[in-house]
Amino acid sequence: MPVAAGGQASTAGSYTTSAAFLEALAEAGVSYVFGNFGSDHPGLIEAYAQAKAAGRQDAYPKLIICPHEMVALSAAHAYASVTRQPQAVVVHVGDGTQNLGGEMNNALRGLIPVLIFAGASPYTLEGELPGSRNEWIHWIQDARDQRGILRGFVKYDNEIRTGRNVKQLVFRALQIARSDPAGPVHLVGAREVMEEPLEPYTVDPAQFPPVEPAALTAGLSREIATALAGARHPLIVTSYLGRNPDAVPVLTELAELLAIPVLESAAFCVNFPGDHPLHCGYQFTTTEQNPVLAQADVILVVDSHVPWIPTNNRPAPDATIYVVDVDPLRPTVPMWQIPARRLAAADSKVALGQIVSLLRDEILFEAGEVEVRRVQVSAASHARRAALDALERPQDGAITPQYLTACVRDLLAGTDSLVLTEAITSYQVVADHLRPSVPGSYLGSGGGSLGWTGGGAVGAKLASPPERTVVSLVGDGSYLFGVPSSAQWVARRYDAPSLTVIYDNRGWAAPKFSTLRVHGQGAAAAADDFPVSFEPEADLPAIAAAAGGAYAATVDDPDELPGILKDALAVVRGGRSAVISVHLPPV
Ligand SMILES: Cc1ncc(C[n+]2csc(CCOP(=O)(O)OP(=O)(O)O)c2C)c(N)n1
Ligand SMILES: [Mg+2]
Repeated sequence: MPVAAGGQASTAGSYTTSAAFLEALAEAGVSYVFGNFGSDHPGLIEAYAQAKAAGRQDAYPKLIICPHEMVALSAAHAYASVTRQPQAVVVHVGDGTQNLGGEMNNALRGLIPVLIFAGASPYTLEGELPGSRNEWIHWIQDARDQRGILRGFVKYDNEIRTGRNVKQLVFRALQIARSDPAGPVHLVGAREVMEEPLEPYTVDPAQFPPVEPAALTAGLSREIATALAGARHPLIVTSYLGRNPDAVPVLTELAELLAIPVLESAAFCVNFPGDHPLHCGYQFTTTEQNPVLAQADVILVVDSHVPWIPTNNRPAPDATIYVVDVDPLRPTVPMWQIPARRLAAADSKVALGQIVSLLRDEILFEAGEVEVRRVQVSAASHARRAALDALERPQDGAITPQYLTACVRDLLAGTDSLVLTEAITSYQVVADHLRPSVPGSYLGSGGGSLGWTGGGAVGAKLASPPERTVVSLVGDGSYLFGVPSSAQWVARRYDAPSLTVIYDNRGWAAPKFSTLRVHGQGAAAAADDFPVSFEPEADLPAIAAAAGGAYAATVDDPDELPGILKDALAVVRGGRSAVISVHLPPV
């Protein structure tokens, strides 16, 4: 391979580590690279250009240019949530890596398979190798421990040291990312390595399958089934079982078989149909004891980060608790515990299927008692819903989060839609009043770092069939965290329109509420002195109009809201994004 002096490399048609890396991603099933490029990426840029010139661009993942890294990772995150296929994000040395920011924690907590690749500053100074330093920035950008930046937020990290095994390395990283608990993985490669000339080679990606979903032991599945069958007040609590939409019908079957109420706690997907009579509600940051939780004698916690907040809402001390989870001990969470009789690391669909089989075929239960419970639970859920319905109206001429969510629910009724939620202090209201029922039709980031819906809407739309409408319900603060200038530009450039509805209280309600929960009688409360207001107000939809040509509107009048939402939906169906700021009472 030709290597010229001064770090020059490669002729048109050469094959390098960068080409093999991109090929490996595509061979492993990665559809998209969400990329933000820099001086570390000439090898990748050249490889894409050569593939295009040769009409071989399908050999590589499609490239989505993202002007901000947070948007890139959020988009990859949502794409992987919808398709359950890992995606890739390419960022610039340590600097771009740091811009991934809190979205790394969302990807880790959301169990998102994603491969993050960052180039690294060249390690040769005087043109010794192709890719050697030849720009002043190469001296400045060299980071002391680049892989360390993400180490607390990835399952695996490694350095590409040669192109000779880059395919094995990519397949191994993706194998780890996809195996449960799924999560982000990180590769770094310096310029010289990414420019290394190679002979094309093949490795069979089928030899790197993810670990098979785990089952319960025969003894534990029998113990749990027997305990549920014998319980007077059984309860199932879940947060993310529905990240695999195929698990939802299995949970439904189990709940129906024994008339077990299902509580969704800090849920970021549809775990159980929201309109099901056995659905006993949603909980996020509770301030009161949930009576259903207090009454339960046998509780199955399945796939839940936060099944309850013990400070103000906990099970009875003598309740028998079982935990079934892909990650029951959560070693990446420093402090965490559920007081369980037994914990199992298992796949929820497989595990609940085992329990259902035993209840169908072997374990006896009192059918009369089950029917009595079915009537009681259904009546309670009916009453709860009636009370919620009564709240769905404006108050003193102002739009409330309840009324807004009801309008969105009515707007989307009967349509194929995917709702992304980042409604923060309205999380509870959104879940209560949307009551999403179709598995896979509702998603949150799974973490607490705000701004996910910006890029998330782009990734979700790219991953969805063309007729599906993506709708983000987002707080005004979270909208701004999502770098809307970048996200809306990407949406237009790549034809991924969505509807954004901003729950606009002109500020951050959450830190104010947090302060009141700790210092209810404090000085901040007494003087109503909270540094959380966004006055003077920014024109939030106009950012999207400027950056991505979005349809932009702000609504104050409750009577106008349904019409404006309808117009906005029509715009989105026509192929253009829409961002509607809905004024709620100010924080
Ligand atoms: C990246 C990031 N920075 C800061 C926070 C702390 N935080 C949690 S909620 C919140 C306010 C969010 O505002 P908004 O989206 O308008 O929702 P609201 O609280 O008004 O309902 C903030 C700043 C966070 N979670 N993530
Ligand atoms: Mg707000």
